[in-house]
Amino acid sequence: MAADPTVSAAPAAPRVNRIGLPILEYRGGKSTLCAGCGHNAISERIVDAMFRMGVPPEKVAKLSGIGCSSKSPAYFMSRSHAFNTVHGRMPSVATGAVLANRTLRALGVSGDGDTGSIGIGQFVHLVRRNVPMIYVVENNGVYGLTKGQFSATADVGSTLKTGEANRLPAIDLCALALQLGASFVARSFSGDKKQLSALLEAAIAHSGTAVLDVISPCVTFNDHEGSTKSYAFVKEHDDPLQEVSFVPYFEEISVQYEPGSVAEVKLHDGSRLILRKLEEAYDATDRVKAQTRISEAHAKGEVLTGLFFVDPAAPTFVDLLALDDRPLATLPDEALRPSRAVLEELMGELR
Ligand SMILES: Cc1ncc(C[n+]2csc(CCOP(=O)(O)OP(=O)(O)O)c2C)c(N)n1
Ligand code: SF4
Ligand SMILES: [Mg+2]
Repeated sequence: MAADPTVSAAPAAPRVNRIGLPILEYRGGKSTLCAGCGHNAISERIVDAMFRMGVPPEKVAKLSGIGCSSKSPAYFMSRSHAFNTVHGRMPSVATGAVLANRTLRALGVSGDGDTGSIGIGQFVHLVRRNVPMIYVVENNGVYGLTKGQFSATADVGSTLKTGEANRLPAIDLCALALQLGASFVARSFSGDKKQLSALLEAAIAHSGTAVLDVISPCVTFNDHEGSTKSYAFVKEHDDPLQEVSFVPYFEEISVQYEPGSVAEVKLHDGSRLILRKLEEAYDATDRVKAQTRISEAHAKGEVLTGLFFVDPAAPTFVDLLALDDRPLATLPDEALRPSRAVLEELMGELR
């Protein structure tokens, strides 16, 4: 993708970030995934994004299900909290963790099988509740860990290595999320460093559920000719909606652009997304348009990427429940138990 001329070139990465930590503090264990797996590239981008945003590692809760993708939280941010749940059950554990402790930033990493097949019911309710978390789907169209069966995101006509073609329609997780009222929906490609980094940083700054579907080729089971989730296919058919740049709230970067060529979206924390339009009419705050563009791209066999939709002001599940700001485990007894007088009043009503 061409460089974005609207934002001045980023300075060389500093040795420590704004909270004084070197990038080493954001790294994890050595990956045991196959060399060249898209999931490894996504882990690297997560390390960079968390470092650049200056998120304290001990304030992050990493959550995942089961799959090669769901193993990847072990390969970044070793200092963070982590919960590797049962297959497809990450969303309910994440919801519990976020409600129990509002001070944690939750980062879910899942697979297309984990989210789109066994976990779809859980995903649906997480998204409609706008649970505050970053939800990354590492989407390779197959169950990599169990040796490459088609998942629910495999396109009709895409083939396995054996030549067998998928005949079932694909679930587009972004289209589904939009229909469910999601407040941040984007798609990227593990091979597009610039776009993925900007979208991850924006997802970190977003207040509700940030659904980020990342096409992440499985080099062992789904990277051949005939696959629509291979590196070659995605590179050839990638159709970005915008050039995405992210300016965090703590950086003052002056941005110059021609009027009308750029849309700016201010996120909840004051960070800014600079979207240089590649399509004149595209507006990332128009949910209906986003759904239409995704359907049109499917019909044309394109892999549409970029920020599909964002609503920075959508109330989150935690806002709706009016929860206490303090982690529930730290609340004193007086805040948890009704007083004797209140209990007696209640009992009186029941008599
Ligand atoms: C309850 C349950 N059912 C089935 C499995 C077997 N299983 C393990 S991982 C997996 C699919 C993983 O696919 P995906 O989420 O796409 O991750 P990938 O390995 O492709 O990254 C399946 C079916 C399981 N571990 N638990
Ligand atoms: S089997 Fe596929 S998804 Fe799993 S680590 Fe290897 S390349 Fe990645
Ligand atoms: Mg998969």
